[in-house]
Amino acid sequence: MSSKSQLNLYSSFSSNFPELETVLLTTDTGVVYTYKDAEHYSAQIANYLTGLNLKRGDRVSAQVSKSPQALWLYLGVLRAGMVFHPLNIAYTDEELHFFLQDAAPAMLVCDSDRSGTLQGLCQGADAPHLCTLDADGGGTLMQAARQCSIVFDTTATHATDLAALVYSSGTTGRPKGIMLSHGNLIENISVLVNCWGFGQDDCLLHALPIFHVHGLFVAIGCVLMSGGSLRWLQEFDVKAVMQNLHYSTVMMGVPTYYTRLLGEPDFTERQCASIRLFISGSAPLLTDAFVEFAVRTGHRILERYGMTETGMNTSNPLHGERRAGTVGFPLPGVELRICGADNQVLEAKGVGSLQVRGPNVFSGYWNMPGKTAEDFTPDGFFITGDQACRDDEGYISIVGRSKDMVISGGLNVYPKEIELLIDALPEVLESAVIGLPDADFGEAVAAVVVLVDAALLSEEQIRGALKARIANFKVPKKIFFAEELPRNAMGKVQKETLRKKYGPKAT
Ligand code: MCA
Repeated sequence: MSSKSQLNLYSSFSSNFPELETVLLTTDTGVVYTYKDAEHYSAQIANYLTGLNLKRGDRVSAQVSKSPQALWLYLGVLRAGMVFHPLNIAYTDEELHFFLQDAAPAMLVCDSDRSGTLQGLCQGADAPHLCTLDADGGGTLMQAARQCSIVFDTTATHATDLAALVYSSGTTGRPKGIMLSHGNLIENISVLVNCWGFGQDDCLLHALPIFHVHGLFVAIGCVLMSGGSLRWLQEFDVKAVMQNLHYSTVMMGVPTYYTRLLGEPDFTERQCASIRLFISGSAPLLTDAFVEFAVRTGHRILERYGMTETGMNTSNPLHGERRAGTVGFPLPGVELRICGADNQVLEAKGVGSLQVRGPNVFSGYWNMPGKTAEDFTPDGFFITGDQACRDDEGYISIVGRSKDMVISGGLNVYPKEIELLIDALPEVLESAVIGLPDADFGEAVAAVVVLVDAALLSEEQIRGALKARIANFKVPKKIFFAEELPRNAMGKVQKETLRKKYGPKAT
């Protein structure tokens, strides 16, 4: 294989594949797929896509349930040199309308149940092809792909060619497409495989969704890049995780997974006998959870820190002290600095803006050069929007956010998007959306709403109106009504005051 074709993320994976008869994936119902299956099915999908005249660089949007076939689709798109655009299954038609208009995919793959509605959206968005893929692997995609050859010569790509387009909402309420290249992903995944000691003997318990960086690139990436295997759960179910842990050597999850495990009185070191490593990320792991987990299981969870824009930036050590409340050290190749307001690097212990630069960092936002320029410093560091500090031994802690954002159960929610929808209700004068501490989700989305004089509107009516338009995880779990919102002299809503007033201490 030429060094050029090695740059395709799939080629980087396949150059590490073990014997093709080796098991890659076992579902919790005992269905087994080998590396050969991954090669053949992804080749069939790549052949199908190219046969439809889709071109290198075309986006393929996928709003599909988690299934092994969804994984073959991702790999097939990579092999064909196209751009994988994963979408949360919870997104509503209205949200999809935006994503399809913005990403302008050549194909949308969705569940059969939604194909009727989405057909119209595809026509409106000029997405010429629609295929279906159901949770059980049925649907038109696999039917058509099965007619194609099981051999496909993986497209040679350049390091800067896009492999994936992943959207994140934004502080203005408009989602941004984050452009991730083959080079970004190859670099980051290779570093993680080394730092976390992945090898062919590893079996990763996979309960994460596969439409995010965590479940798709980090978890699956580490396995494919090291020739290991996956114990595949359709979704996070605490009992299923407990039953499947003993088949596994590594588990990755968001903090909610670990707190839910701790909520099970029967969860002890017994289920963890074969596990060598528990990894947590996407949201802060509370020190109490870290300590309780260590006491209960004997395992110190390895916390790491990343973002969709950058992949993983820091990690606690595999060997050495994993320190609660910290995200460890910068990963090899990642330049990390903590800066004051003037972008000057701060003294060792100060709290400041966390900035990163390196081959893992995305090249920019899709069709948003202005926003891209705003989020990078002149010398090429990405401004993460997180506030951080570094202790004497170099451990990094994330201590706050300069972006107005809530992280709920590992999912980022941007208040502005929800405020705009609440404010559009005729009975509402104004609103403020905040995150409040939550034992299960870490933070829960809450809204403080001011109604226009004499208007009547219930919490349920607001929630109902929102559910029709946005994914459930963004809908506030609590809604408070107020006479007015606290503002500073500049007229800016004081969210900290609201968090104090409506947070747990007040109730
Ligand atoms: C589901 N709901 C949620 C969430 N998930 N609400 C708030 N936050 C959530 N994360 C909604 C459901 O639709 C339901 O609404 C209600 O809340 C209760 O659902 P429940 O059954 O408790 O939830 P679940 O289905 O068990 O899901 C919770 C979950 C899941 C298991 C924590 O959200 C999850 O797997 N999260 C992982 C997300 C992830 O992969 N993040 C990585 C992003 P209703 O009652 O109205 O129907 S990548 C990233 O962040 C970076 C790059 C990184 O560093 O990793």
